[in-house]
Parts: sequence; C-alpha cells; structure tokens
Amino acid sequence: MTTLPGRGRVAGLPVWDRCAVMGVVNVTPDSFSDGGRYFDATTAVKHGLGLVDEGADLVDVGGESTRPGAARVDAAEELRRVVPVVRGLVSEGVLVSVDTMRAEVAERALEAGAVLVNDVSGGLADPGMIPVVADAGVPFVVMHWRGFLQGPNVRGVYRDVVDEVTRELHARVAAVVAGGIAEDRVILDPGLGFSKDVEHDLTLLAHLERLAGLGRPLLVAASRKRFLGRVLAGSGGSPPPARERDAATAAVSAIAAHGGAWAVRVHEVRATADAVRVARAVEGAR
Ligand code: PMM
Repeated sequence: MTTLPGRGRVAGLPVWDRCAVMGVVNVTPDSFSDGGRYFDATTAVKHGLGLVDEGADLVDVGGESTRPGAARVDAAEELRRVVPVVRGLVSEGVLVSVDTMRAEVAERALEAGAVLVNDVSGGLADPGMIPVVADAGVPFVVMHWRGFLQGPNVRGVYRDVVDEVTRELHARVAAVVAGGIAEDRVILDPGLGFSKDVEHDLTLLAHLERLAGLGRPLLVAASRKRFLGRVLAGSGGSPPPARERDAATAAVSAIAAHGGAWAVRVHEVRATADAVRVARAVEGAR
C-alpha cells in the first residue's frame, strides 16, 4: 500500500498504518463544544482514559478555550488546569499532546511527559514557543492562524483560500525550521473555523491534497465545528448544538482519512475510530 501524501511520518511519534485519532480533553469552563464538563483534573484524566479505551491514539489536553471572543486565561491558571491532567494521563501510559499557545505551559507539560505540542497560533502568539519546542526536540503542530479572534471571521478574507492557507503554512514551516524545530517533526493543520467561514472550511477539506503538497503530515480538526452546524441546518434551519454534531464529525473523519490526513482531532472518539479503520480498509483495497 502506498503512503498517501499528507499521511507521512512524524519523527518522535509511533507510526500508525492509518489516520491516527487524537481525542480532545478541554480542561476549561468555556470551550465551545465541551466546556465545563471536564474541569477538574480527576474527571479530565478519567475522560482522557475513556477516550483511549474508545480508540484514541493520542490525547490532546488544553486549558484555554480558543472559541471566538473567549477571554484569555492567565498562564498560572492554564498551568493549574493542564499540568496535573497531562501528568495523570502520562502515568497511565497515554501519549499526550498539549494544546497551548504559551511557551511556559508547553515547557511544563513536556516536563510532565507530553510528547507533542499543538499550538493553534503555530508559534506566533508567544515568541518563546519555538525555542522551547526546538530545545525539547518534540513534534509541533503548526496550525493556520491569522491572529486572535474577536469575531467569528476576523481576517477571514481570502481570494483563494486553499492557495493562501497553503502559502501561509509554507511560510510558517520555514519560520519554525529557521527557529530550530526539525522539519520532520512538523505537522500542519488548516485551522478549520479560525478566521474562516463555512465555505472556506469546506473548500479546504475538498483540497487536502494541495495542503499535503507541502510535504508534511496533516492534522484535521473539524470536530463539532460551526461549519458542520451550518451544513446540518441546511438553508434557513438552525444549527444543532455542538454535541449533536458527532455523526457529522465522524463523516469528516472518514473523508479526511481517505484524503490522506495523518490524524483527526475529535471530542467523541468511538465513531471516528471506526471511520478511520474503514478508510484504511478502503485504502488497502486500492
Ligand atoms: N481547534 C480548537 C482547539 N485546538 N488545535 C488544532 N491543532 N486545530 C484546531 O482546529 C483546533 C485546535 C477549537 O476546538 P475546541 O475548543 O472545540 O476543542
């Protein structure tokens, strides 16, 4: 079986023979899709272990909501939320990724055993981030980002969204590599919903192969996002709440896996674990 572009391998992480599944644990009171549910460390660790039982290959732990308009938490509070959960999951043998824009949080999470840093700003929000990741020699998720969001679609003006996201990610890869992060540890993410509207998200999903052309593995994080609500609402209807978007999320997982994504990041793991296995079986029959 040939490796799909976009699948590739990430130095420092295991090799899966299919699209990997990253389960999400948001230790926040206010995340867009699951805020408030796993706010204490014990509940959050239990939830993460449950995601692994359901088929997550990695668990992404975050302590700050990135939803449009969310107030930033301070570093001390973010550390208080994230570090015990990382430590608890690592002690159970889970591969943990830390979802943070702060170098200090990344550093402390890595000390607690995290193996991957997922920064929605791709190293732009905190100048200390790239040196920390470079020194630790761990993989780094670089998401397409156009700055802090004050409204749902700030700075979301594109002439050709695929072309511009591809070019901007290319520039970020060059920047993080210049900052000392090994290129074979870089993972790219189109940043669905970040300064993008429904059409932008769908167009990016329809052209994953163009992003894969950058030569780095792709992470696709569509889970429960606004564009799925809009698709499910149809014209004129009202979108279902975030927690009723899991079947649609699993559909995107199958599409992304079939399109060559290295991993998908999801809140509800079970259906996506099935979806990526079906995609793998279809790939195997090519
Ligand atoms: N989206 C959210 C949080 N973290 N990380 C990456 N790499 N890509 C994303 O698109 C992304 C992310 C927001 O979703 P959530 O708060 O509902 O989990």
